[in-house]
Amino acid sequence: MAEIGTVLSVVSLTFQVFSGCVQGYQLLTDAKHMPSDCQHLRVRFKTEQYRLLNWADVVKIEETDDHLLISTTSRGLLLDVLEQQRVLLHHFGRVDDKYKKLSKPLLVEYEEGSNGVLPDPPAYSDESERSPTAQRVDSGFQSRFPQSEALLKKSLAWAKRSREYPRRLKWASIDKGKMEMLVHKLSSFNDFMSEMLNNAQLESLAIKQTRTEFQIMQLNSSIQNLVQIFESTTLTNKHDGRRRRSTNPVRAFMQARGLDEVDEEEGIVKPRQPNLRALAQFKALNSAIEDPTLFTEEFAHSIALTHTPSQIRSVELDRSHIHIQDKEFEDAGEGQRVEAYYQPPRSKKTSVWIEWKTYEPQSFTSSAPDPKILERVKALAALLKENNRTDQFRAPHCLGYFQDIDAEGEDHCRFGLVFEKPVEAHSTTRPTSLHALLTSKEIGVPSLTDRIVLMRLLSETIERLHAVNWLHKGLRSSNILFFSDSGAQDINYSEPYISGFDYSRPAMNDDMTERPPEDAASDIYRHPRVQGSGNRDTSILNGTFYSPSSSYKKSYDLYSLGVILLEIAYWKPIDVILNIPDIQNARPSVTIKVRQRLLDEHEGVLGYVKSYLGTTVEGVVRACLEGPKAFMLPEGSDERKKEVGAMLQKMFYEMVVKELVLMRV
Ligand SMILES: *[C@@H]1O[C@H](CO)[C@@H](O)[C@H](O)[C@H]1NC(C)=O
Ligand SMILES: *[C@@H]1O[C@H](CO)[C@@H](O)[C@H](O)[C@H]1NC(C)=O
Ligand SMILES: *[C@@H]1O[C@H](CO)[C@@H](O)[C@H](O)[C@H]1NC(C)=O
Ligand SMILES: CC(=O)N[C@H]1CO[C@H](CO)[C@@H](O)[C@@H]1O
Repeated sequence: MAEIGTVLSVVSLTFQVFSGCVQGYQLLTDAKHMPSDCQHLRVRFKTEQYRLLNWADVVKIEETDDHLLISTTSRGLLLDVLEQQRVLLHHFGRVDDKYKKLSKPLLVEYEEGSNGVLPDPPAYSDESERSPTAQRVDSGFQSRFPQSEALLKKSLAWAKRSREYPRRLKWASIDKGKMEMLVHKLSSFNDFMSEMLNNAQLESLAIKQTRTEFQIMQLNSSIQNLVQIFESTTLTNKHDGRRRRSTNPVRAFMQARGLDEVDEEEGIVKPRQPNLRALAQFKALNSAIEDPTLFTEEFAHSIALTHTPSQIRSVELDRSHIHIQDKEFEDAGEGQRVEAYYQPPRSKKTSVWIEWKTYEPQSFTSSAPDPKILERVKALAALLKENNRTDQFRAPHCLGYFQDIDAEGEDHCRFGLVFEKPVEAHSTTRPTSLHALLTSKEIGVPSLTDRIVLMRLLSETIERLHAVNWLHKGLRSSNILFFSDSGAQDINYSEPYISGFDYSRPAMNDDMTERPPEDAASDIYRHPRVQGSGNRDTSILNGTFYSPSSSYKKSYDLYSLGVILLEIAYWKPIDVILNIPDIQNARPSVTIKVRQRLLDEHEGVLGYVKSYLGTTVEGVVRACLEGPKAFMLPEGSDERKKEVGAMLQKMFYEMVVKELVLMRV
């Protein structure tokens, strides 16, 4: 005990109580034998723990209070709210309000088997069965949350040394109502603590929370986990502002939310963490669209989709309802957007534009597309159609697709994806691409401020897309769009849209003699590993397909982003930066060398960025172009592994997004 005494004397009381809270959460989320139908509560406990940790990181809670960013006058209050939270966590399910042991505790100490063998709960077998007692899920839960936070480790280590606590707990019985009430109380304590922050601190807390949510997304891609996360954000909350306020500010705050005493009032539904909710919903949808067997009514209901799976999958539009206006571009290839209007019978006209996706006919005798291609186009259209719920991905709203067989019956062997113009834009306003702006003679180079804002917005959008495992696969400046009713002079660079989403097309059989058209103008934006394929699935080995997402990696999107950032820095398209004449007809041997040339010191491309835009922008562009190595991943890491995916997500934020967010020009 003497040793503990000396430890206590140097560690601040704030840190001691805080560690007790962190440990309380840990014991609760680690507790064995949690029934599978309560997993969403456990997810919620875990996210509240991370809210507390992120909060503590912002105010710099450390072993001593030397750097604590809470005013001296508020420290007593802080200690009070932390202590209340700690007591709540440590007493829950074991003792009553009067600190007496419960005769029927919810939680009891978990004894490990005498010979070191854990008396394991019944194995988690049948997913369809939902009996609270039969199924108890324990394994792999902690690994679904970010583990590396130094503060988490430090406080757990400290709490372990300093107090007599049970090493592990297990659930002896379950009372969902009590557990939900605990979640509300904990989350209200955390809300209260956020209210102690100033604006700048609140902003940095929000940023930390977003990144924690992205990490949680990376570490949990199974549909079941995503549904749990989604459910965890939909607990009912009790509200009652009429009660007499207590003089203790923490208690008054809790009372205002009706959390001081348990009462019988009906709760009202108030989703928490709208961001995490939207991410989990979209990622689950993304996985389900790819796998029709998972996409059931029950699933759609579990993540509160407003449309049924069959509505979501019905994305085919009738060709005769599409009226193309740009006749001269009607036969233009991919990458050329055409203006049109969409008008089903007895409806009004919608002004739209079309993006083409060509395909090679299945055989010489049939012009029909390969069924695999059709599936992928449908999945892409469904995702782009559903994405209008939130503007989180800056993607235009897709109405659906059609197969381009004209009135004379001629099959153009292509799909048209139909996009609606943003509500702010006038119906006659055409999209203007970034590529068009880069080559425009009318406009000068936009201000450095505008260019940095644009770089930041594009990087943040890719970060978000990757958080839900949505790979763009066709990033280039001709796919970044702006809508300005008064022409190119008045572009608002804070409102870019990202279009041109692509999908991996199945590789064609070897006996197909028709070669995909060489497309140097697109290849110049692609990582050398995926050039020449026109996004064809290159993972074909001895006639066996791998899953569609297996060949295209997130780091290839990041490479393409790096090329676009470079273009924005120079305000010139990449072929002009590299002095490549006539890019349309450039040979593959030219585009394959682009990455190497961009990173080559003697070419001086990045050197120019450093001289004119500074080391931060240069570092950002370099990281994107270099790829995995720059993001601390060994070359050739499997980006589908969850730890690798989480690391890439984190490092991309640290080295690219964060740097651009912090820039002030
Ligand atoms: C999304 O699109 C559908 C169909 O066009 C429309 O009914 C719905 O209001 C849109 N939702 C949002 C949030 O824009
Ligand atoms: C540009 O767009 C941003 C974001 O929508 C908006 O806040 C800003 O006011 C716009 N600027 C102008 C000049 O319209
Ligand atoms: C195809 O299979 C043969 C024999 O099983 C093997 O030797 C060869 O390496 C395989 N090719 C590829 C590209 O995997
Ligand atoms: C991407 C990933 O690894 N997801 C995992 C999420 O958690 C479940 C179960 O805990 C795993 O089976 C998944 O592999």
